Amino acid sequence: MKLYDFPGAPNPKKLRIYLAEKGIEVPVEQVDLVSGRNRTPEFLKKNPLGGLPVLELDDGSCLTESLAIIEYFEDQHPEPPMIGATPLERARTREIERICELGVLNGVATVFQNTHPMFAGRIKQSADAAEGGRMRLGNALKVIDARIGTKPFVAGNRPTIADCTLLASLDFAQFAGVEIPKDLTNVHRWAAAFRRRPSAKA
Ligand SMILES: N[C@@H](CCC(=O)N[C@@H](CS)C(=O)NCC(=O)O)C(=O)O
Repeated sequence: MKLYDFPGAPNPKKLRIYLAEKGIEVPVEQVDLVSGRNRTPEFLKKNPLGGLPVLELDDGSCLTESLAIIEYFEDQHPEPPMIGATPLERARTREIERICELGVLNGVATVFQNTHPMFAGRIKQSADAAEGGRMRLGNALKVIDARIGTKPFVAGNRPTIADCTLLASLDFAQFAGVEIPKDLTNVHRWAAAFRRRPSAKA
């Protein structure tokens, strides 16, 4: 088994936080996204979409979506549960995790890609698209802030995949220079606490 990884990117980071929380160790090979090593014919055989992370299994086949990879590990290492322990907990955890990824991670990515000079020559940047991304981000964060409330973790009293996705998304926001509104006090309190966990440095 081998994990293809890149330190600065949010989807690989989400998976590394999960693995660190679980105490699962996997051999890792770095694939440099900046120089485009993920776009070489050799790597595209592993993932035709070129994205990271990729988990290569012992038979040489590859899993290519971060959440699918997490669920593959979760099925083999069910304790402690990180996608909930009952049908309702599992549904609630998945629900809020989707809001973290589709609202926060994708919102930050949309703002970044439509405003940062790094993308100026790569895509047709649009102020409207950036504004749409900011709105999606703000709406999702409000829901997440309310869901966290006074709880220690995004989906309750223990860490779940929702924490992994949210931290990776907020780290990405920091890197991209996308501000998280200060009035989201539960999100900020949660982030400060989660960043003190060893897994946050994975
Ligand atoms: N939905 C995929 C997204 C994978 C993805 O787009 N990864 C980004 C890094 S966060 C990447 O590799 N981008 C470089 C590229 O696509 O060329 C997942 O969750 O694994």
